[in-house]
Amino acid sequence: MVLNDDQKMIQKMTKEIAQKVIAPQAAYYDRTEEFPWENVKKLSEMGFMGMAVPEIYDGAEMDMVSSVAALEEISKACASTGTIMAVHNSAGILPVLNFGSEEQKKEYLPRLATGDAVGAFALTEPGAGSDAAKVMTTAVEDKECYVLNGSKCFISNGGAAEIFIVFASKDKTKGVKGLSAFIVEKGAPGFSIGKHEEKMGIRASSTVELIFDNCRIPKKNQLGKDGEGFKIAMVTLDTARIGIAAQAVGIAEGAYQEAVAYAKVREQFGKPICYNQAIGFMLANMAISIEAARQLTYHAAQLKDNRQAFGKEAAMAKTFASDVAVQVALDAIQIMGGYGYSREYPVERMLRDAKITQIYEGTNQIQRVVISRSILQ
Ligand code: COS
Repeated sequence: MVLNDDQKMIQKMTKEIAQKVIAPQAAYYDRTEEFPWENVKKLSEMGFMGMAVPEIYDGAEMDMVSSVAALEEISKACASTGTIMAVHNSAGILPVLNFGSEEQKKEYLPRLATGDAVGAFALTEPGAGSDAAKVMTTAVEDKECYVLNGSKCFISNGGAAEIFIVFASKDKTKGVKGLSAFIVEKGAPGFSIGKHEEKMGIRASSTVELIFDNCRIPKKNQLGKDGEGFKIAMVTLDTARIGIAAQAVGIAEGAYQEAVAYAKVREQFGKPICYNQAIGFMLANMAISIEAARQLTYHAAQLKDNRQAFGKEAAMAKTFASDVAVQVALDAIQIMGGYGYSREYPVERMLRDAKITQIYEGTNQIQRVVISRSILQ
């Protein structure tokens, strides 16, 4: 796909910042699991905490293709920062942007878009993962409030977020149609952060449990209509999956570049190892699969920009790109041998970071459910 001049400019600007400022700190953040606030500040300055948000709400009002280009470059440098950016911009912001009232948009979008507040999306529960409709958290009306009870797990950005989109059931007898969405602010009475997950990869992005113990939120914080929660979640995830595909392409590209650079200078048997066909062909296969993943990802983004149906293509891009990211990172380690396996080089981190892209925003098995249903409908 050929980018237009604006998209190219965003890509170039992001690449510069990502390589100069973000990449050098990626190993540190991975090791310490510290939330990279400095990177979030940088993203905010560049408008990357409000990519899809219209300028009237202080956002950058970028198209999806530009967002994908930015996410790819940031994730190439540091996938933890890529996760924070992807989750905030899609799952954290889009429910308000697409389903919020004007009052809610005015109240929350400027805070989110300027990076003043990080956003999170609380759907998953211990018993509701792939089967997202099995949410047990309840919302009961009490005078001017809703009272939420239940817990959420594996919530990306959760430990750093100020604004949470929370899905809860108002009427369990209605199943999926009983789910509604709510905006919950950090500090709401009865709302607390539980366990912080220690993860294999994307270690600097915060992943936590949320606890709602008679949590009271104003009634005006319901997002959308009664029973619209599941639709809000699904529509949001459709777009979010393009972001994860972009993240996966970025990780794959990062690992590939490391492998190429290494193979050109590492000499064995009197010549650089890249001139062995075994290595050259591995590099060629990596390049082919990355390009294919990139094309699928940009195609899904372009469909969205053109206001055409894109759910199936987003699921395809996410599935393919995440598998590519894992395989390319594995191959990069293989090419780099002992050095690839060592923490001195970034490719082992990239493999750990890549793995989550096959799991979150819907496992690749669930993506195949989405794709096959779309084919067969
Ligand atoms: N856009 C709009 N509406 C959608 C939709 C979408 N992408 N997907 C489903 N819906 C609607 C359906 O149209 C249906 O509404 P109607 O009955 O009015 O037609 C309703 O939602 C229920 O849909 P469905 O029967 O398909 O729901 P299922 O319980 O079978 O679940 C899957 C569907 C598996 C696709 C869903 O549970 C899913 O995506 N799971 C993965 C969740 C996930 O990605 N979690 C990641 C963690 S959150 S970061």
